[in-house]
Amino acid sequence: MSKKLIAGNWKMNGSLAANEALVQAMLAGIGQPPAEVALCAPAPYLAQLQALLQGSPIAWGSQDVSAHEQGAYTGEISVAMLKDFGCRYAIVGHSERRQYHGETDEIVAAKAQRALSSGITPIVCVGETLAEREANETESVVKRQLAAVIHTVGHCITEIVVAYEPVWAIGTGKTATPEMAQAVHAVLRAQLAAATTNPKRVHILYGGSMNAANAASLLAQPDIDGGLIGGASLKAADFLQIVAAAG
Ligand code: 3PY
Repeated sequence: MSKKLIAGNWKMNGSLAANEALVQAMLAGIGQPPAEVALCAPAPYLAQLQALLQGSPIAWGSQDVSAHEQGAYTGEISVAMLKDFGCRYAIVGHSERRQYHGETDEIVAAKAQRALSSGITPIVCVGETLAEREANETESVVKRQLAAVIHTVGHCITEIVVAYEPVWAIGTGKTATPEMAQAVHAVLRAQLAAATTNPKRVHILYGGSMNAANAASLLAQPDIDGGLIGGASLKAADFLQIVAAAG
């Protein structure tokens, strides 16, 4: 496995002024990071990230991408547009998009494939709701979500990043224990192993309230290859601590 990957998901937060201050503080403290690092910003700020981060150790990406190539899809953003602004990553299938925008497993898979077709790495989010966990469906839910992507992208599966984000741990301050997270990551790794001879090539990130205090114990698990960081990516010191914990 290459270095771990720590990716920030700013969600719908930020402003030109706030982003500038946040990114400058991160750049001032990041040095030579022990992990790969990325920030995923709201689309209007991708040009700003490109200007601020070009040539730095921090890559950048979007929080969504259209499954369509171009055309009459009002409000959507194409991979070609993301490429214009230097994006390396696109988050797809975050539970907030599955929940509030009706994104199905098939839509998420199509988005992942569209990103791959232009050389953008999709960070594919999977995860169960509280009701699904309580009904013992965690494994079947995450496997169904990943299976749709494996089915659609075929041998390109080694080019994706997977993020396991239990929905009950998102924005709630609740985190899966390292053991709970590892158990699901192991399931996902086994599923990847059935689809490719190189399952270790795929980063499987943990997301869902990863923060400066819990990052080290989560990142110490054998199948946790990094983090997708929500709230803590809006605070330079916290984010940098998580990056340092990924060394
Ligand atoms: C969280 O940490 O809450 C996230 O949803 C990261 O994507």
